[in-house]
Amino acid sequence: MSTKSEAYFQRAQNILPGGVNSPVRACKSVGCEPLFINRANGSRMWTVDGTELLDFVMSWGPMLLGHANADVEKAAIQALQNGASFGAPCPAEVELGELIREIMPGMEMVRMVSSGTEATMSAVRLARGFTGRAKVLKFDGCYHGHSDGFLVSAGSGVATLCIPGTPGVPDAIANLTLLAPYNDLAAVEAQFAAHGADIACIIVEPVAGNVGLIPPAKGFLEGLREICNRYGALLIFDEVITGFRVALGGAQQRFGVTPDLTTLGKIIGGGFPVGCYGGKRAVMEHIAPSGPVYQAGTLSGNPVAMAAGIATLKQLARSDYAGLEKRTKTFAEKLADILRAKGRDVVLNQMASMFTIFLTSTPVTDYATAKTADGAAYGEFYRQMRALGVNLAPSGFECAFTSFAHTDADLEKALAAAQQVKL
Ligand code: KE4
Repeated sequence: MSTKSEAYFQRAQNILPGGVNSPVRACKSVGCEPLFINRANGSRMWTVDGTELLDFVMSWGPMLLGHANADVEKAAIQALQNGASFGAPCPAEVELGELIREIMPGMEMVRMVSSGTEATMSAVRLARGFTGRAKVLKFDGCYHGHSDGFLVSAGSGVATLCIPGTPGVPDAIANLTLLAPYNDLAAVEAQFAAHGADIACIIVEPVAGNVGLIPPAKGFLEGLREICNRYGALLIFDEVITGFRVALGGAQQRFGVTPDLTTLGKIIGGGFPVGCYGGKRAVMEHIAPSGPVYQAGTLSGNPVAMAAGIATLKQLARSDYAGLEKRTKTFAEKLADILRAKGRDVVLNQMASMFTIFLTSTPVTDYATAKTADGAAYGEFYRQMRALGVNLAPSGFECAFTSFAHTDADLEKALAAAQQVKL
């Protein structure tokens, strides 16, 4: 007798490629089927079969306040009652833009879009339009969404599914993307020495989150800032994961390095489809209609998503980041120790309310070292934890996220489950 979730997955595979609308959700790399969810609240989700899950995926980052946060829901519902989308400017998009600038002063001007991919794609187009240059430098394993040029040596679902190369991306476009290993300033210098005059920008996850969590090495971000200054390239921080997560003001606040452009997503919409790019006024004014670089979107800045974003950021501005970081660190260290006690090599990378358990003895500082982790063992860990009611990321190349809704009892429950795992 199949479960309702299994039946939904069978049905879904007839209409949705792989039965999902985003590949990492398919759980392919961890050897099981996805669970279909019909309700979430706080730190919990419930499947269509009524199974309760303690969630550490949190929609891949957006739900820092927890699922179905009352203030965010109230704001969105109130906005919805006045209409979902006007296709005309509304006060909320100005208010959210000003709130973002207050939190991240380096974003002197912003443009709202509807996903992280739209934000990064637009920011790179702007960098190319502003500099008149074509090449972009990204880092092996970093993921900036699914725009053509970003799929070269990308992390997240591309790494998870071991997709070789970039099917569907013409060589002429893929060849405009230059690569360097994460944390390797010498490799970046070499790329600039060879191509500096043609490089429009560096786009970087200031804390890598798509090959699992990899913190920037000391001086790495400062080095990128200096190289971009020296060559007249723009520095883009892709803070889709780290924005409002590693600090309220993101990685640029935590590490004190200000990029020329920042891209945001996930948390900014409180679960609604919102992305944003922004930065120096002199650069942003090149965006249409104030400048010639075109970018547009039917639902950009829609009142419901803006209301959810405003409610989210206002609540985060009153939240105890230090307390959540301390609790997450203690929890992640205990989890790592439980796995070590089972005879597993574990490298734990943790920052703020995000962490990754790498089942390896090699310190993980870039994509190559992340790939030394034992994916099969992680899959076994994932499956057993899910059977015990704890929902971890269904990929060793993703991060686990806590939230302000995770209680100490939740964290203890997850540790108790891990104690029962047989690896
Ligand atoms: P979206 O287009 O998925 O909203 O954002 C793309 C993106 C851009 N930049 C960074 C640093 C990101 O992490 C992402 C998306 N992250 C993945 C998971 N790590 C989204 C999950 C999915 O693809 O379903």
